[in-house]
Amino acid sequence: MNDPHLKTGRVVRTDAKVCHVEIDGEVLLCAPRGKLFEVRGPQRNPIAVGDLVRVDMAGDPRGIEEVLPRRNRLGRMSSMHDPREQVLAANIDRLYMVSSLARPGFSSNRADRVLAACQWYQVPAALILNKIDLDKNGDAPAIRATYERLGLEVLETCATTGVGVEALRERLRGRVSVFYGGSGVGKSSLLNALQPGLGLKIGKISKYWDQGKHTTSHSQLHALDFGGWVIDTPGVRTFRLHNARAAELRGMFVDFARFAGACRFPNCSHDHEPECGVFAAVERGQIAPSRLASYLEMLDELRKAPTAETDAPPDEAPNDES
Ligand SMILES: Nc1nc2c(ncn2[C@@H]2O[C@H](COP(=O)(O)OP(=O)(O)OP(=O)(O)O)[C@@H](O)[C@H]2O)c(=O)[nH]1
Ligand SMILES: [Mg+2]
Ligand SMILES: [Zn+2]
Repeated sequence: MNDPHLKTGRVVRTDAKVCHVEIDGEVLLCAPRGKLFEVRGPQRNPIAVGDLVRVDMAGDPRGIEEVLPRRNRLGRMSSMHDPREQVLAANIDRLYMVSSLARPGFSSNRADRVLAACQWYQVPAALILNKIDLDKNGDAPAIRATYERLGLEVLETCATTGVGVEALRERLRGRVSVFYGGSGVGKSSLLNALQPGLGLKIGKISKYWDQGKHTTSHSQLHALDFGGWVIDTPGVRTFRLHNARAAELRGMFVDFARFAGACRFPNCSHDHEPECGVFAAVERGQIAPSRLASYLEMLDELRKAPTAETDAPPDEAPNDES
């Protein structure tokens, strides 16, 4: 059916009761129709930033009638008290895991969790090492080597002096990208450097804790003058996988794969088993110990995790109902 009142738009921001939707270059407030919330499924939010939606322009307020099928999405477990999936963003060309080398220092645990999820959801990812100006210990080359082994592109940037910003701009052009990472690593600062007119609020680093103060409070998709969109997100506190089984975690650590063939047991969980090829690779320095530590922590979590109603992997799970 071709209703002349229906237009397609891109969700820029979601609030409790309204969504900000870009339609023909203009951002309009739209109200999701109740039917989108009626089916209580495994997802907490039926509409996420980046979603393409059909909007009834004749309604007052304008109503979101339908969420178009997603190409992909990134989700996580909402919280320990709510095992439903929280969809963080949809229709992503590339997710940039943004981290800083100092103030706050690089968190391999956080990077590994998010990058495993990108593998699980089949979201292409890259790693940004920001605050390269503060890398007094020269940690960047070792971190780069660890993550290039996953087949990831690693970019070094400095939002304050502009190092690496042009290289980033080239990669963002014409695409939908997500900046994701801990608080204070410089996600919003990088966006301001990419497009000075944006004027995003940036935060101070707490002197006592050496971490950010959660300055960005909601996810928002920003249109870039040079073409494309970037979703700026609030700093990640904890990131837990939604609904993955412990046995599936192995496949999310792609750098382990070439060593797993040497494990004595074909279904080795690289945990306690004897003659483990992954463990041996760590001892030989071919896998960073921090990668195995992240894996084991996540494995332990998944073994204890509350299971939600469905066990469907992401590409089979319904993605447009609450
Ligand atoms: N030295 C240095 N400082 C930077 C760099 N990038 C950002 N900063 C500083 O880091 C602080 C935090 O930057 P933000 O852009 O607010 O960080 P964020 O990742 O958006 O943080 P949240 O919104 O809290 O998630 C600010 O004081 C920035 O000036 C950099 O490359 N080098
Ligand atoms: Mg921010
Ligand atoms: Zn093993």
